[in-house]
Parts: sequence; C-alpha cells; structure tokens
Amino acid sequence: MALDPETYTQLLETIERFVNETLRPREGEVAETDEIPDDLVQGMKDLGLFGLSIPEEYGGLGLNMAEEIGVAIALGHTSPAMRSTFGTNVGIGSQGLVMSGTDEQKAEWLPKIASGEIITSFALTEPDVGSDAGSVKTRAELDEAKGVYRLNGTKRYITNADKADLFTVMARTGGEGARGVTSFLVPRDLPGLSVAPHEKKMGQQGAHVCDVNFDDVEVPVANRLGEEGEGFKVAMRVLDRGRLHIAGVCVGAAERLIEEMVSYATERKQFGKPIAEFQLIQAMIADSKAECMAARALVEQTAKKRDAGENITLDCAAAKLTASEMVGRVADRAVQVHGGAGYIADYGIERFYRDVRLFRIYEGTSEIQRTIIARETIKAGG
Ligand code: COS
Repeated sequence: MALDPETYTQLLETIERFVNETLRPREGEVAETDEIPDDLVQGMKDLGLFGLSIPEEYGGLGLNMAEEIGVAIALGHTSPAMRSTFGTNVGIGSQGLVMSGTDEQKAEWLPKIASGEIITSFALTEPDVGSDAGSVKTRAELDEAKGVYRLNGTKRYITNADKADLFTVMARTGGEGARGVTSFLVPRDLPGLSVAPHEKKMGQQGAHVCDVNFDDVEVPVANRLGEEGEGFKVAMRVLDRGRLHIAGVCVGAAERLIEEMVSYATERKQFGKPIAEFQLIQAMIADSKAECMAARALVEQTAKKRDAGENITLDCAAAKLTASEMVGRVADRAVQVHGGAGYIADYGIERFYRDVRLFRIYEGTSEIQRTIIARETIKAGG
C-alpha cells in the first residue's frame, strides 16, 4: 500500500531534515561511544522509523518498497550505525513475521515492533554456517507432550542482539539441507537464552553484533513461523527484501561521500587553484557520480518491480552487488580526494570508508549475490 504522494513527500522531507540537522552532527559522538544516545533513539521512534515497513493496521507507516527505498537512501546520508538502530525492526527482524506470521502472531508483536517498544533480531548465521545458510546446525526438537520445541545451538554476528527482545531464529527440525529448516519467534526472556558481549568491529560503531546461545530453550509451538521445513524460504524471502534495502542505504552513503568530495575539492587549493579544477580529481568525482546514479536507478527499478508483485530475487542480488561494490569504490575515492585529511579521523571520511566495507559482506556477500545472479540468469535462459 502506498501513501498519498503529498504525505510521502512530507515524510521524506522530515526524515531528510532529521538526518541533516539531528543525526549528522552526532556521528562523531556515536563512533566514539559505540552507542546511539537515547535522545536520538527517541527521535527515531517519534518519526515512526521503527515501523516504516509494518502495515498500518499494526501501527506501522506501511510504506511500499519504492517509498521505503526513498527513506533508506535518505538515511544512508548519515553513519550506517544510525539506521541499524531500527534496521532490524524494519527489515530482517520483522519481515518474516509480516510475510509468514499468523494473525495472532502479528497482533501480538507487530505493534510493539512498529513503535520501537521492542527490538528484533534475525538469527541465521552460526559459527560454522555463513554463506551456506541451508546447513544451520541449531536444532529444534519437538516435545509434543509439553507443546514446545527445545532449541539448542549458537548464532553468530547477530545484529542488535544485545538490545533485542525478539529473535527470528532459523533452526533444524528435519533432515539435512534447506528443507529441514524451520523459523521460530523466540522472545529474549525465555530461560536458557543468553547473549554474549558485543564484538569489536572494523566500523559501524554504535551498531552491535553478538553471539546468541540457546541452551534447551523451550519455545512454544505457537511461536513457529510458518510450517516445519519452510524456515529457509522465509529467510530467503526476508533477505531478498533486506538486500534491496541495504542497496538503497549504499546509494545514500555514496551520495553523502560525493557531497563531501565536492565540498573539499572546491575549498582545498593547491597549485594556486581549487583541486576541483584538476581533471584527475574531476575524474574521481565523475566516476563516482555516474556509478551512483546507475546504482540508484537499478535500486529504484527493483523496488517498483517488487511493488508490482514480480519475482525480484535476481534483481535484489544485482542491486545489492552493484550498490555495495559501488559505494566501496566511492569511499576509496573520497579518501583519495581528501588526501592526508581523508586518513584523519576528525574528517569522518576514513570512518565511512570502514563503515561501508560491511555492505559487501552482510545479508549475503558479493560472491553469494553473484552466485544468485548467475543461477537465476542461467535458469531463465539468458
Ligand atoms: N525466495 C524464495 N525461495 C527461495 C529463495 C528466495 N529468494 N531462494 C531459494 N529459495 C528456495 C528454493 O526455491 C528451494 O526451494 P525447494 O526446496 O522447494 O526447491 C529452497 O529455497 C532451497 O534453495 P537452494 O537450493 O537455492 O538453496 P542453497 O542451499 O543452494 O542456497 C543461497 C542458496 C546460497 C542463495 C543461500 O544459502 C544464501 O542466500 N546464502 C547467503 C546467506 C546470507 O545472506 N547470510 C547473511 C546473513 S543473514 S543477515
């Protein structure tokens, strides 16, 4: 469901103002403290950011994909950790429930997810299971007499786990392979669930990832998401959408970096004139601009296709691959245009350079995106 154009334009302008006036001035503080301050989280809640993609009947803004992409691009203009605060609620932490939840499950959880009252996480990756997501080892054994599944295993690199109240967990109920995997909604407070301290990362300070351990956690049968054996498909559908959202964030980050490059290049003088007048600098700006525009077009087109109900598995992989690789190149050029200043923390460019590196890895590496693109292309005959 789309918003009426005027309401959407107003929403987008309000979010852009929030990004420029409230979030951008606090980027250094967030990076230094490795936390998002409470007043910023409250500001995000007030704007409805936690519920962007949740249907209006459950208290969300109910944006369609094209609208959500507009917001993702706007949020890409600030540190990725800011978006991560509500990123799991909007994407991988809620969409399994939106797509495959029962009416009871939706009514119980979605309003609290949309308001930001609870934080959600998506628990797929494990110590021995990354790209080969169909081989998860975490087990869920049905105890029919008690009406519960008993979960045992460890999940790794789980975004927002230390703040999460609800996990979507992919666990094995059947035999080997993708068809033996089932999804569960697992509340944080169930006995036996523990979250390890967050990891030290290369970038995106303020966004945390942790191990999550399940030691005989009894999950009510009513918390199963979809049927037994459907969990992998739930995860893949959620990831298709998530990859497109991330591609939007990459486009926003590239736009921000191009703005920073231009601003520095027009102010910085060498050999008696602004470095923006040198063609070697212009080439870096031009390549960045053209590549960013191309990625934006692909991301926007893919969002429209999803809103039209088309299969977008290939398109999402192509958008994620294109946009995440593009922003990596743009960030590298941004450091280069800034010269020595690009390497100094105070300018914030080296921080973006580290932050955007993750986009080529999480929600499926560039290698996995290429694998999906090749498979789908070959399946379709070209
Ligand atoms: N949407 C819906 N269904 C999908 C799907 C999608 N995007 N992708 C696969 N499926 C279905 C397949 O159709 C197949 O169904 P059937 O059993 O009915 O035939 C089933 O899921 C298994 O698919 P497939 O055989 O393609 O699984 P693979 O084990 O070969 O894995 C990849 C496919 C590699 C694409 C998958 O494991 C993947 O995306 N890995 C990366 C995981 C990831 O992104 N991790 C990041 C961490 S989570 S933030």
